[in-house]
Amino acid sequence: MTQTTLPELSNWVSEVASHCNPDQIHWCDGSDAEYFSFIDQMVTTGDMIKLNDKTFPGCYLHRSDPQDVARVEHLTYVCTETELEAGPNNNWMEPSKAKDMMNNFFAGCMKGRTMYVIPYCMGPLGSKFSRYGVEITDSIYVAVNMYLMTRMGQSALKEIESSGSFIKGLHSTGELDPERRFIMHFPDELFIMSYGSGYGGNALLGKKCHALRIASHQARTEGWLAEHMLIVGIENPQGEVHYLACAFPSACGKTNLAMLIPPEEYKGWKVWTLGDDIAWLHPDESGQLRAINPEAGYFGVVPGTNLKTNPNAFNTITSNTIFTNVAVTADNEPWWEGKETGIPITDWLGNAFTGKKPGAHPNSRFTVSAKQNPSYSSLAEAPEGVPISALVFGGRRKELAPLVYQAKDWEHGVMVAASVASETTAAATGKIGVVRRDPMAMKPFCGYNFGDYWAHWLSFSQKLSALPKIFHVNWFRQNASGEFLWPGFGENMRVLEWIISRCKDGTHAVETPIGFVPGNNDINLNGLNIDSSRIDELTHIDYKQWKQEISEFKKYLEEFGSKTPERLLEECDKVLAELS
Ligand code: GTP
Ligand code: SPV
Ligand code: MN
Repeated sequence: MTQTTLPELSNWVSEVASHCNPDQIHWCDGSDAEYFSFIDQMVTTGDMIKLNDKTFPGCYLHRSDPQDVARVEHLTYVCTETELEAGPNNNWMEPSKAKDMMNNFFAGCMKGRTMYVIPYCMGPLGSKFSRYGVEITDSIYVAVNMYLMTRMGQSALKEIESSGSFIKGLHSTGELDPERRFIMHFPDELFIMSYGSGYGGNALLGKKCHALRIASHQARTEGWLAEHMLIVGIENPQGEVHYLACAFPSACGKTNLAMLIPPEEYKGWKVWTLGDDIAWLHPDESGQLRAINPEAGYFGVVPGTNLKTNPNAFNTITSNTIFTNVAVTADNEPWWEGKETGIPITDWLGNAFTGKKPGAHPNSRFTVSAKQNPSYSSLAEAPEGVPISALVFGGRRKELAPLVYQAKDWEHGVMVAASVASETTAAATGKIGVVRRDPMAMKPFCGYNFGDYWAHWLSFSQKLSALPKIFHVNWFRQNASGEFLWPGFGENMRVLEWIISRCKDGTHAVETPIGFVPGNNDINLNGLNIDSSRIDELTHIDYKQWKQEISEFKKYLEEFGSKTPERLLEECDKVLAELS
């Protein structure tokens, strides 16, 4: 058993053990041998099902409790001293009340179970931007997922011992009772308590809880940004690489864009993946914004992944992958809607597949090491991160939002980012397809008052010497019969090319009240069976609808009272005046 020389850590582990009363304590060393012994144990208990070893070597299926398949935003709290600090964007509970309630849940909850102690590092080991945490959990599924998603075990523990600082995360699956399920954050104490769920974002505490909610809080006081963003490098035929960081809400295309393969017409272009979900952005000494990905793996949406939509992802997940809540074929291969090969016989619940209900859960996920991705960037582990040329925001909107537009300047860009709204998806429990405001795609993840967050974003005009350009995209605009107007996926490269050209030399665009949009010859449509008039339709700005949109957005901003930066309201007024 690994022990630690850090008293703060050993004392905390002892305290938790005496409160939760586990049968055993296992300190994770992060070795491959440990990973495979955990997997073997889960296969024995039925927690994991080994998939076809010839076609999907090293792949396993885990079935969640059917009531525990997505993030639970209504049960997720930020427990700051005052409610105002958490803001109207978060659920809030008084910290001591929240802790009392959680401590009650945790009392004796690990009896008969093993308690796993998981030291982990978010970010490349040894990078000055990386941060450490220790998750204590009674879920072996969490332990194997943390192995793939973070740098965990002995190497992280060494860093924690030499730096002396780490975030504490306490997790138990409890009884998986939705009535006894809460995800609590205590940013002032760098502490997370999560009880009653075994699902990804609720249970893998390094991800949304640490790397976004707690980290955003730290980033605010320390002058950086923790964002729900992919990081991607676009290499042109001349060998120049431009790095973009893009924020889209959950299940709105980050993993797909991060792993994009350019269309055939783009000879000599390459796309490199650095991250698919979270970016930590720091200004460097010269005032350039740089990004690192705190994660080491992908916890990605399975449905819709195939050799046409996302060949890199498809090839990445044919080995050494944990599938959660997918269907299975007669050949014991994983199956999901949109896979396009194979016939399911068993659905995600383990029942016979009838075709009446989805085979895979719409929020079924793959967990896989980022190193398996054929487009994994050679700079993905660079301790100093990569320089960011553009920040791209987007949402899933049937109407209104054009394919792409560019903000006029930084302040307008912050307003555009704050105005992101998107149809809800299966990534969180609740209604699907309802448009809701999701500023910077951070509605579920910002660990403090959005008003302060927007002010923090605005302050970067002072912190950076070269400000990244800000864009908004929408891959999901539909026609009257509900078909997507834009082919999306690899073809999004065409929009990225326009974005990069705008950053470099300001290639042609049309100015509108909401920002710059491409003219109908500005997006390369070679090889696409699409008429240039489609670009007109995709970039059409309906003034009446937009006036209503911005007025509603302004009302939303005003909900944050005195916290709302005046500057954002002024930006709304400017756009409204131009729309009149
Ligand atoms: P999280 O992991 O929840 O943060 O999601 P994400 O933002 O990484 O989304 P992801 O790339 O996994 O895509 C979610 C769903 O949207 C999948 O079913 C994709 O097939 C679909 N999708 C992604 N990109 C596009 C696109 O360009 N066009 C269309 N029509 N669908 C897309
Ligand atoms: C998301 O919902 O944005 C995800 C999956 O990336 S989870 O880890 O559950 O947050
Ligand atoms: Mn996400």
